Amino acid sequence: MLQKLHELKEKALQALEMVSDSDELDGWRVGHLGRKSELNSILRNVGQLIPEERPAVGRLANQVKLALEVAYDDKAEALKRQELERALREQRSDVTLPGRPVSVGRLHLSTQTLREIYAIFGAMGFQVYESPDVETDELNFGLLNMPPHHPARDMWDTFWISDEVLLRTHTSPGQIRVMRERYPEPIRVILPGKCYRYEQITARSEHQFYQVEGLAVGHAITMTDLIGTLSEFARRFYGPDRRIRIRGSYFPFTEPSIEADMDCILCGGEGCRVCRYSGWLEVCGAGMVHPVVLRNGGYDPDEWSGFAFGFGVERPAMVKYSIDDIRLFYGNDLRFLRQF
Ligand code: FA5
Repeated sequence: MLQKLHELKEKALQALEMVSDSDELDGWRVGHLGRKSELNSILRNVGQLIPEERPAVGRLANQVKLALEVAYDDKAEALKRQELERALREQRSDVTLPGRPVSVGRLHLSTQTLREIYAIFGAMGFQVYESPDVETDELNFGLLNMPPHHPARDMWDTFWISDEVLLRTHTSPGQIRVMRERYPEPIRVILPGKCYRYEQITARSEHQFYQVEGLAVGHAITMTDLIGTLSEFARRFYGPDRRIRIRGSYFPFTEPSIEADMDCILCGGEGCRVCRYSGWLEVCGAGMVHPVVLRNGGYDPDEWSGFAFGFGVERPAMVKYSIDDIRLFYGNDLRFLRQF
């Protein structure tokens, strides 16, 4: 029996050397160590041997089993390593190949336009002053000479947070904030920011859009300074060929009030849906700061005067880049956004 166990071990180890993959290894384990293997049957039947043979056969059978299990583990380890090496060889990465391009973000067209506007007004000596999107009724309307029930409030309906708090409809409340902060200094600022209106969305109107407000307060500031500033801005922003048209208008917070229009470059003045078939695109409301507003800001209108203007950001960008629908700005279509 002992001889048989030695032979069995030798045969099993030889067979293990011939094993070349994990399937064969599995077959070897079932055949040599499994429940129906010869070794297992010897171990099971040790008890039926004559008593003198039992200890030696039992010990040797267990030693053989242990030796085969160790050999099995070693072989499994070696096969795994071989398979890994083969995989590495076959799927080797070529580090000289060009990498996958990383897609780089860009500034939104509104942000690019805003920065261009900052640069132009910066060169004219205007500072950028930011004021909050969430405003009080008093600043958005009351202190701008629109007491409760003033009919002009209807033009600037908005989203209300409470009876007193709202999303600002224009950047004009920033005029009061900056005056109260700067008094008694002269002022020359632009106030950029998002504005919100309860408004029908169309090709030229959004319910959220950017505005840039301008405010200059000093001694003996006149309408000529205002028109000069707006013309210079138009010349630098749109190019020397653009035409600007000034016409009388009405805003409760300026007196006198004007509006500035650009000739519509989308239709060359012929008339299209963006310019409402007029050939002109309104880009800016403006005027001399109303005495009531100057006083609300802390400046005595007998000593001080000022001009203010407010224009959209998307509409000037539409004119400049021939964009015929404002909804493209916030539609998040990358095919549009990637063009700028
Ligand atoms: C105002 O908001 C005044 N606060 C402007 C002003 C400031 C006048 C200082 C006098 C002195 P208006 O509602 O016209 O005015 O808006 C000004 C500009 O904002 C418009 O010329 C236009 O360019 C832009 N704008 C207005 N409504 C929309 C809208 N729904 N979508 C996109 N742009 C708009």
